[in-house]
Amino acid sequence: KPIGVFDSGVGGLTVVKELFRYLPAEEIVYFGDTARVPYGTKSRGTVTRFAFESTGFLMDIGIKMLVIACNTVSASSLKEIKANFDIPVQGVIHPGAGAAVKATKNKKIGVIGTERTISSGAYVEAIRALDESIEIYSKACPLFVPLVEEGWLDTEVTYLTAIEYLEPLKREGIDTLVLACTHYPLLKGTIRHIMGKNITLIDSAMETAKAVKETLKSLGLERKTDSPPSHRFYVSDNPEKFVRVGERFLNKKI
Ligand code: DGN
Repeated sequence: KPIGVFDSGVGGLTVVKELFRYLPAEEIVYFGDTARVPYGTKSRGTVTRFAFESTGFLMDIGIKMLVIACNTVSASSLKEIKANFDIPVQGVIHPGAGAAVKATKNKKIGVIGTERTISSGAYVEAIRALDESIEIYSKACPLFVPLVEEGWLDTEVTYLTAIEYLEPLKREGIDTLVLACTHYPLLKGTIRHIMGKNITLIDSAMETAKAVKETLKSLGLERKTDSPPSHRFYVSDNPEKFVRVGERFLNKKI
């Protein structure tokens, strides 16, 4: 059976890209809820209802493990999904939080994400559970999502927007910054430019793929066949836009 991955839209493809890299033999079935994106500005109750519907859709197809590739959903609804579906579930928060705690030397970590992710306090909780003494500086950066979807990765508008969001975090002297949104890995260059080369950027997509690999191994669920994997992508609206923007996220044909 394939690994099921869902996101509020196209952004979860940054997680799929890392799954392809770390688990090249595995088959992926992806669902992007493009009809209802963005989730980042919606309430916890609404996000959880959407998440149950997406999980149900993938469960009906038949999957061996579920990856919630969206930070907003992982922050709002991970516990409810784990409690209600009988399948291994991996969200994106704990892998990123764990990597950040390992990376920081001065115990000052920044977290950037959507409004919902930041206001949920999920990263603060996950980081503090590992080390209570860490200072955490969080900042919602809602304009990054549309800028990335527009493909404006190194334009002046994006640079100025990033300065506005990131300068306060820089002033706090953080040495580690968690990119707590599916879209932000595409802005790594701009973010590093502003934050300076000594900052450690934590890519939650990459950390999540490593965690999925470990889980499959520990449960003996790896795909054991030599035939090349085939992948499927489903969306709730506008497949053409998903393919156009998604190929940029994936760096590969869909
Ligand atoms: N996928 C969302 C996240 O990682 O938080 C970003 C897109 C959105 O729903 N706003």
